[in-house]
Amino acid sequence: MKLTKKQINIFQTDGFLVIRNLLPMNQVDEINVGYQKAINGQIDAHDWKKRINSVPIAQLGDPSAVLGWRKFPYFQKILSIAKQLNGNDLEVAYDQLIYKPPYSPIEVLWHQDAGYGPWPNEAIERGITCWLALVDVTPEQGSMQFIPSSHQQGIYHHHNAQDRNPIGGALEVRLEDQVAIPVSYHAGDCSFHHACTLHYTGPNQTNKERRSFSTHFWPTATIQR
Ligand SMILES: O=C(O)CCC(=O)C(=O)O
Repeated sequence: MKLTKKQINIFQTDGFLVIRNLLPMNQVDEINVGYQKAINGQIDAHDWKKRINSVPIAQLGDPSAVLGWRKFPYFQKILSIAKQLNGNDLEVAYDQLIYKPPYSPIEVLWHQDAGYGPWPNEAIERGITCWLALVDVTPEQGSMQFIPSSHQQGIYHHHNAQDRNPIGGALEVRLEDQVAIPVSYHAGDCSFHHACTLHYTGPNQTNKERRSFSTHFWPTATIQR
């Protein structure tokens, strides 16, 4: 998929870009087969079984490798888009599945991905994340919200927020007057955001699951094997 100049400009200005219909439903479905097994606790990798049951939100690391997703078309599509946005040398640094079951009260608080550093400078400058929706996801269900142009403001102070979110050593940026843009997604839509773009997902206030996963790309030279 070739991005237009307008799309690249939007990403550079706003720090995020929404792409509609990246995947047709059959390609969403093939990812959802493994996703379903993971959230059913049928996959015994990286402590996944324990993680899926312990709290009303699950963060499962490395799903593309564990579930064999990298052979699926989504992978080349998002890699190609990440490269067009932030450089040909980008590749996957890590990926994660963050699942919010119906009525999960847990927010993923305002943060920049690079705020979870220290990250290498080049990863702070050109790191990029793709958030892919595997069901329709509204803001009430916990979709992504962004602060436009926040990627141009450096790294904000991140406070410890583990009392409010039990996963991943949670951190939080305390915001004052910024205006957030909530995004609604159909299954197969995705968004890309810069490593320094402030973003947030709310609780899942609905009786539907929030299914998505995130792929984080860094410049090759910054990734340690
Ligand atoms: O899926 C979520 O709730 C948060 C995802 C996120 O913070 C990210 O993809 O960088």
